Amino acid sequence: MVDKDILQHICTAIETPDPDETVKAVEKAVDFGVAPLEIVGALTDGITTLGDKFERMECFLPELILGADAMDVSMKLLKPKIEELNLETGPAGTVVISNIQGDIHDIGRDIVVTMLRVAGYQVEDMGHDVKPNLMIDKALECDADIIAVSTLLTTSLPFAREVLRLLDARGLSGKFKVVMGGGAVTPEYCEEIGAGYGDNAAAAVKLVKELIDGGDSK
Ligand code: B12
Repeated sequence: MVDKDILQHICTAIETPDPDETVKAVEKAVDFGVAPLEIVGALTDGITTLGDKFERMECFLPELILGADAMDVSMKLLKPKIEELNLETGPAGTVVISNIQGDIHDIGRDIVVTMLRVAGYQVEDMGHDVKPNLMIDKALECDADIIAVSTLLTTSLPFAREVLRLLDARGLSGKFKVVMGGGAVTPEYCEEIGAGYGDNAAAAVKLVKELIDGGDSK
């Protein structure tokens, strides 16, 4: 079986969703030496399609949860492989990240965290459903360069904006760069509120690198 078929199999298994088949397909891909980031790409395509079906009411929450479980177990398998990549040693830099208040979609943030760590950054991962003020407190506590906000929920977007408003209100404007990503966020939204935007984990690393290397992150 060539890589393309293996990746298609992963995509179909998670889209179904069939967690056991997904994990088997991922293990097979790893055994065949398929690049871990390509496997993550296939998993992401599959779960995105599942989310689209959910939106069209062609599937329901239990299926979404099954898909998330499949993704979760697969990522646990892949994480050590991704960490082995050690893509590059980034400059010293610290990123505070969370899913903002109301949002518990961990999967994408988790991938971003892994990729940032692989690229050499210190990452303070605060998990999900985190209040904007707590992110700012953490950034101050660890003298961070960047506050990274993830949200997939439109209803959590106001809390993302709140990070910028609170920085201003606390006299901290410009102390930290703020970057955002996740399905609910758009480049236009980020431009409007003055945050950086990245649409995937690789873009997140690029963005953080640019902001820190640019020398004006603090
Ligand atoms: C899996 C999933 C779930 C799982 C989450 C499990 C978990 N532990 O994460 C469960 C089943 C729990 C769930 C619950 C819900 N979900 Co849901 N879910 C999804 C689904 C199918 C996939 C999300 C995912 O993991 N994608 C794969 C990852 C790899 O991609 P990603 O998260 O986008 O992350 C990448 C990029 O966005 C980027 N990125 C992410 N964060 C950041 C941060 C920065 C700084 C940067 C630069 C980049 C970046 O890099 C990541 C890696 O490449 C999406 C559909 C979709 N199209 O996104 C719906 C979706 C997000 N869910 C949705 C909804 C409505 C819900 C519920 C409200 C359903 C309900 N009725 O209860 C709840 C809300 C729970 C909550 N309070 O957060 C809607 C949101 C609609 C909206 N715009 O508000 C979506 C879009 C489905 C849909 N089409 O309707 N969900």
